[in-house]
Amino acid sequence: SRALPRVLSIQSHVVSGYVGNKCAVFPLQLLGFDVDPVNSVQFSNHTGFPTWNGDIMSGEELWRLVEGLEANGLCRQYTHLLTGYIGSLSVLQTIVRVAEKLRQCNPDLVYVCDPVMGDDGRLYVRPEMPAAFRDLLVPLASVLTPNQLETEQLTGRSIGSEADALAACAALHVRGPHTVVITSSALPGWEDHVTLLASTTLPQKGGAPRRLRMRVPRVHAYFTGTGDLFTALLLGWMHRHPGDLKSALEAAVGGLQAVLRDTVAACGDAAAAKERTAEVCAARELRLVQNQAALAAPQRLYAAEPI
Ligand code: ATP
Ligand code: PLP
Ligand code: PXL
Repeated sequence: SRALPRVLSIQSHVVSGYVGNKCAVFPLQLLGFDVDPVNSVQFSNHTGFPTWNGDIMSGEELWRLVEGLEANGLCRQYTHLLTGYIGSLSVLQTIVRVAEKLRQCNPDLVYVCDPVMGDDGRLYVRPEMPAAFRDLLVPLASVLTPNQLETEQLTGRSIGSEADALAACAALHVRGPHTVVITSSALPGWEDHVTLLASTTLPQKGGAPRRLRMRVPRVHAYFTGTGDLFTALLLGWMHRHPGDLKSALEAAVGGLQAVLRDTVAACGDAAAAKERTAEVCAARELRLVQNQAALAAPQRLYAAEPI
C-alpha cells in the first residue's frame, strides 16, 4: 500500500477556537493526509479577543524538535511543509533551516507558505518581517498564498488592477514559487466581492489555462482563521488534483464557503458586530467539525475562470 502524503505544519495552536494548526490539522486529515503539527505558539484563544494568555516557541525550541525527528530518520517521510503566521525573525530563520533540511531528505518536498503579515491596509507583524519573507522564504516556497497587501509587501508593487496583480505573480514566480494564489483582493468595481487570482508555471492537464480568477460574494461578517483554512485546503486539493489548479481552487473555495455560510447562520447578530467582545469572537469561530462533510467533498459553489 502506498504511504499517505505527510505534512509538517508549523503554525499557531489555540486551546479554544480555530486559527493556525486548529484550521489545518483536521481539514488535512479529512483529505487523507498524515499531519504532524508543530505548535509555534500555544495561546488560550486567538489574538482578536480582548485578552489572551500563552507562550511562544523560540527558534531554538523549534530546531530541537526537528533534530529529534532527524535523529530517528523521521524527516524523510514529509511530502509537504506548511507554514502560516510567524511571530519572530528568529523563528522565520529557523524555518529556512527546516525547509532546507526537509528538502535535502526529499527533493520533491512541496513547501506551501502563507506569508501572513497583514490585511486591509494594516500590517500586524514586526517591521523586519516583510523583507525576511521576501528574501528568505519566498525563494524556498513551492506554493505561496499572499493576500493583496502581502503581495504588495513582497513585490514592492502597489496593486490597483488585475493586470497589476498578475504582474506581481509573475515577479514572484521569478523568485521561486511555481504557484501563487492571491487569496483575497478588492479590485475596483468589485468591492462587494472577494477576488482570488491564481497563477502557476506548472503544466496544466489538457493544456488548461495557467491563470485563473475566482469571485466570491463578500459576506458581511468578520472571521479569523479563514486564510489559514484556505491555505490548508489548497495544499490538500492541489495534491488530490495534480496539474489541475482550477479543480483545486474550486474545491478549496467550495469547502471554505460552506463553512462560512454555516458559521454566519449559526452566529446570528455576532456575524457583523463591530465591537469585538469575547462573546462575539467566540460566536464567530469557524464551524469546522460541523461542516466536515462539506470540507471532505465540497460542492463547487463557484467557478474559476481563465484569464
Ligand atoms: P492570509 O493573511 O492568510 O494570507 P487572507 O488575508 O487572504 O489570507 P482571508 O481574507 O481570510 O485571508 O481570505 C481567505 C479566503 O477566505 C478568501 O479567499 C475567501 O474565500 C474567504 N473569505 C474570507 N473572508 C470572507 C468574506 N468576508 N466573504 C467571503 N469570503 C471570505
Ligand atoms: N490578526 C492577527 C493579530 C493575526 O495574527 C492574524 C494571523 O496570524 C490574523 C489577524 C489573520 O487571520 P486570517 O487567517 O483570518 O487572515
Ligand atoms: O492567522 C490567524 C492567527 C494565527 N495565530 C494566532 C492568531 C491568529 C489570528 O488572530 O491570533 C496566534
